[in-house]
Amino acid sequence: MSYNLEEIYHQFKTEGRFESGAPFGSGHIHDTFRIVTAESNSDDYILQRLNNKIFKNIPELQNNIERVTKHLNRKISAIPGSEVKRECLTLIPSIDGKSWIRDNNGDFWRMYIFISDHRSYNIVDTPGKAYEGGKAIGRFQAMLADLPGEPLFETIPFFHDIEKRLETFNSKLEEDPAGRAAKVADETGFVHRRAEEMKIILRLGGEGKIPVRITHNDTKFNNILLDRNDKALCVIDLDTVMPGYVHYDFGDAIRTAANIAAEDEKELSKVRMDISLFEAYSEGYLSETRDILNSVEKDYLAFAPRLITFIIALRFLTDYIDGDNYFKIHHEHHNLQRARAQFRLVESMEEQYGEMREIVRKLVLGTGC
Ligand code: ADP
Ligand code: GN1
Ligand code: MG
Repeated sequence: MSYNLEEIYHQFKTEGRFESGAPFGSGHIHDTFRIVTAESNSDDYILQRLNNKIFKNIPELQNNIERVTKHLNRKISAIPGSEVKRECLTLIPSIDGKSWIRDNNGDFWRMYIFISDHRSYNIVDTPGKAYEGGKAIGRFQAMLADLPGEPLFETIPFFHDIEKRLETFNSKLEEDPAGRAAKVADETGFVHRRAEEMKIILRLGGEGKIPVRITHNDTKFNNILLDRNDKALCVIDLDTVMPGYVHYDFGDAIRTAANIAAEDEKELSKVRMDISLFEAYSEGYLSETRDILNSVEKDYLAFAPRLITFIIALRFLTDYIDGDNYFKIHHEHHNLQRARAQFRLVESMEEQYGEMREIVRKLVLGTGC
């Protein structure tokens, strides 16, 4: 599908002449383009065609992002030496003053300032980068803790709710719309053997032992931009910022920051959680949140990567059974390949769970490892 990016560009209050637009990044949800402007002193932009099959209420979604970016902007601006246009996403208003437009096909588009000279990683290769990622997410949660006003709109209800994800999986398995259920018998067994133990975070929430906070909910490492020196710069992809448990952010970040292989690695023997990357991320994260989290939240941090990796594997597998309607895929069995790699990662975390717990315990006490 090709779009007239220049025409869409002119529906926003931009500075600079449109020079070119091309697909950018490796997100699985929206169609993302980088717009280059002609003048060297004008910002470039990120233009996104929003996935409104997944996000069913774009005006409410955008309202969340307006509130969140305004709040972050105010906090970051108050920090001496900060560069707010690089450390926080900046939405560009449309000509009629909204933060999105709708084109003639009914598609929704939004625009951000392009954060130039950043580094984005799908795989993390040094503890230093993992540490910075942890700091970025910790700071993000801390800065949003006092967001004023109503609770944020739930852009995807039950997003990390393991009970609902299991229900959907089981019903798709039974329905078998793409005739693939028989092919995934091994993976189905893997899911059912672990289903009960995965419910612990939800249970702790239900018992009031861990609070609902404002969380990002999609802390895949490529949603954390680093600067040219690989220091924490900006947390992006704010579509799922909404009420959640801190475990969801911690878990998803470890899933991507500490996996030494690609999310969709075909060669399963290459998939492994690296404990030193886990430790570095945890150290960065706890340096910002040690004084905020309660003791039960801290006790269950080490479990969180097992939960979130399991949930995301389950979502890839469910999408595979469903005939690939959710995640962008690049070949026929891509979602199955992703699911298998993520299940292998769950096993690697299980193998190292004792060590993970010990690392978090020491970091929580501030005694280091
Ligand atoms: P998706 O939900 O599809 O992952 P994202 O909002 O994460 O969409 O955007 C996709 C990619 O585009 C990101 O991983 C990142 O590489 C890039 N990107 C998004 N926003 C910006 C920005 N403001 N500046 C620079 N790069 C960006
Ligand atoms: C999607 O948007 P992106 O590509 O950063 C997905 C996440 C998954 C991730 C798996 C809204 O993230 O939940 O963890 O793919 N986002 C949404 O790579 O479903
Ligand atoms: Mg993304």
